[in-house]
Amino acid sequence: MNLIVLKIGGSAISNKNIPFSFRKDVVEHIAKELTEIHKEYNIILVHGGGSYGHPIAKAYDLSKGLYAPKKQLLGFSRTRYYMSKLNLLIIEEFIKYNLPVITIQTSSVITAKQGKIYNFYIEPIIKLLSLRMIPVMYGDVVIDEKKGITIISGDDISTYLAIKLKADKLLFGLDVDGIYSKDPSLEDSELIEILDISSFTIKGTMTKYDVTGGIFHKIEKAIEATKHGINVYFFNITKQGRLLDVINEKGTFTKLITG
Ligand code: IP8
Repeated sequence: MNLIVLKIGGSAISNKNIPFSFRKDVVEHIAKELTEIHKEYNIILVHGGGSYGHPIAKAYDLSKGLYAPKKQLLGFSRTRYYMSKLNLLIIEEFIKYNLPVITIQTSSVITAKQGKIYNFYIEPIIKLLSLRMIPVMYGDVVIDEKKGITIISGDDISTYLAIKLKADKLLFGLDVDGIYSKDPSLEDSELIEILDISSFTIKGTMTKYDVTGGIFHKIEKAIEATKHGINVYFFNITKQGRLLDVINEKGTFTKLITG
């Protein structure tokens, strides 16, 4: 059975401007659509931190590594705690829709080196998929062999798993329709429906496409997955029906191609 890895963006399931704001309505329609998709695909879900993970990780400067243990280790605990809370809220909705979801807690299976995934114990995920369960992971704070601690984004986790497990599709669910030529809030920005990675430069001269900082890392990861032969899409997961549509290559999205 083909595998779909779905990254649910934190900004889609929470309001990034309001701490701890959970968008239950969005998670509910994702759950509904997943019940259909799961009939035909194996699924791995990975969610972001949104207004649960990011403000705390930032307050304790966790992505810089461990330089002030007394303060930052408390930040490690607090970030972990709020990510668990967000994860539970999501799981609660999914279970209501009878989805066989199971959380794999990130810092228990991943260690990092210089901010990148270094060790990842994926065997339970493989076994769970063979039972037709839906493993759920999320971006989180983890131990880093060099920096002490670091943040591993859900984008890294989803890309890693999509490549390792040879997923058919890697989907990035956003709160906008896809990748834009400029900041999507600007009036003259345009949705890039087909993004050709052979002519797209992400670093250095960003003359051709001007995208906001937050999306850079996602695009970088998406390019990596595309180079491994995975079908990668960016789409608006806050809009009902779009998840089902993108699976069938219908509707509005950005698809990456290799030229
Ligand atoms: O939102 C980051 O995960 P992301 C998670 O997928 C934390 O980048 C703890 C900020």
